[in-house]
Amino acid sequence: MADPPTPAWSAAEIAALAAAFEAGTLPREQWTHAAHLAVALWTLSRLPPEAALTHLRQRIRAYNVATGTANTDHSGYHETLTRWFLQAVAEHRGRHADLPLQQSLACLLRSPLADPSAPLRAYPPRRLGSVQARRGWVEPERPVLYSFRRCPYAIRARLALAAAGLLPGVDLELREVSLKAKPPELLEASPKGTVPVLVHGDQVIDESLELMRWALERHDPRGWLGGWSAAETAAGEALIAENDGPFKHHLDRFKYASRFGGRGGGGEPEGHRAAALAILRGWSRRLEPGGWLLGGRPSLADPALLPFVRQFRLADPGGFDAEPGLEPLRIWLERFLASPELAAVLDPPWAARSPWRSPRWLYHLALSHEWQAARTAGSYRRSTRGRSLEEVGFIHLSQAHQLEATHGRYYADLDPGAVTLLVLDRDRLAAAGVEVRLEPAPGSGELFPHLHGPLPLAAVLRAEPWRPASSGESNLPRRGSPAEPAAS
Ligand SMILES: N[C@@H](CCC(=O)N[C@@H](CS)C(=O)NCC(=O)O)C(=O)O
Repeated sequence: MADPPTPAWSAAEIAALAAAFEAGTLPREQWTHAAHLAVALWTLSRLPPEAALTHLRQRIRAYNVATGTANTDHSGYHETLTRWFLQAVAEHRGRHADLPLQQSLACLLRSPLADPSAPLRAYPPRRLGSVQARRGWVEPERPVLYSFRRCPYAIRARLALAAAGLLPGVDLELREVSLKAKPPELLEASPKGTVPVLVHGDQVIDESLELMRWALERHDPRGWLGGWSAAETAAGEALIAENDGPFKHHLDRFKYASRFGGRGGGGEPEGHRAAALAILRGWSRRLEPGGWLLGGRPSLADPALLPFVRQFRLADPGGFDAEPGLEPLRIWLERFLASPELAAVLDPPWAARSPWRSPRWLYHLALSHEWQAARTAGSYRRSTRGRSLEEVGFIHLSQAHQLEATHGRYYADLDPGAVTLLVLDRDRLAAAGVEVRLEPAPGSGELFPHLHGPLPLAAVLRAEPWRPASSGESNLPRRGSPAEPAAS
């Protein structure tokens, strides 16, 4: 466990600062962001969070008046900022409950919260700058990350987001997608339809490198972006360009040879493998034993390239491992493959095992053998478990938020493999002329979608074995702060 940083303020100085603030005598120029954090922590050491908020709301307003700042719709007290910071500081305090106040503050001042713009991780600027947010509490709007577990572009983005201390379920919402059935929300945000995509209010980032920079500009504790000379930065960018351009080109034509015409079809996978290896040898020559692409520590280029080299190896691990002239690169890759950073972004909460369920789609739980039979017959006519369309008059469907409960009521006793989840596109159902009506379920009064006619197979976007809702959404780790000692 690392030692807590040396306190900048003693306990007595923190108390004196808080007292001057409370009395309205603290000079305005000393009412810095660090002083705000100190007063918040001090107040939370004396009052529970709700009472601390009430107290600080009143005191900040009074302090503003005492020091010549009017509390209006455009200046002075800001409810959302105050409450957001207070919540975050309370969370910090909870994680450092064992530390004395001055050391807890020293940790806080080295955490992402020391940046006054930290709330912009949670709010688009326009929302935070609104009169509504100044007057009252506005919920944070978490960025949404559309991702695909195995995609190397998405892996590099998740590595940077994780390095920046952002957490799915806390700082952002992760939506795992199926590349064969992309959710309409993703395509609306970014019609080119690639992952990763981050949507934050009006802002859409649909290039993985931009996304890495977006994350690291917020917080870059490992110095992937910062602290490099212009020449080093240019060398890193050249490596990334070589990866995203020629290396990826050859990688795809080697790994997915059949998609590109294959052997004898003009695809020549061996030629592409050799061309990719020539690039890899160039990278390998740059690497000192135990080093990184730009020298003694990792830069943006390392996490940007590593997922692609991993993918190259996965296409032919034996061949890669036996290839001469790649020893430094192999050591570099192996360290990455064994790293907790990679393991973290390949598992929940960073990578869900089943795709996100869009509220824009409809769902039906089918018995797997009945679905198989329907595929052969060309038409699906089961209403629910044990009952046919003819008996009931419609096919029971669920909306995304109803699915778990439907499964729990009717299918929970079956092995997951015995149940198939059908994902249905409303537009395709409409195009096939089958009507969906929202109708009350007997007994509950809750409205469920009912399909009045046989299910057209063309409206089924995906059929997958039933899995409970993406694991990893619950039991989330608390917000971590990589700049802080591992004291929690
Ligand atoms: N230039 C994009 C490329 C992203 C990309 O091509 N991602 C792949 C998955 S690894 C994708 O979404 N392909 C679309 C598809 O397969 O339909 C970036 O850097 O984000």
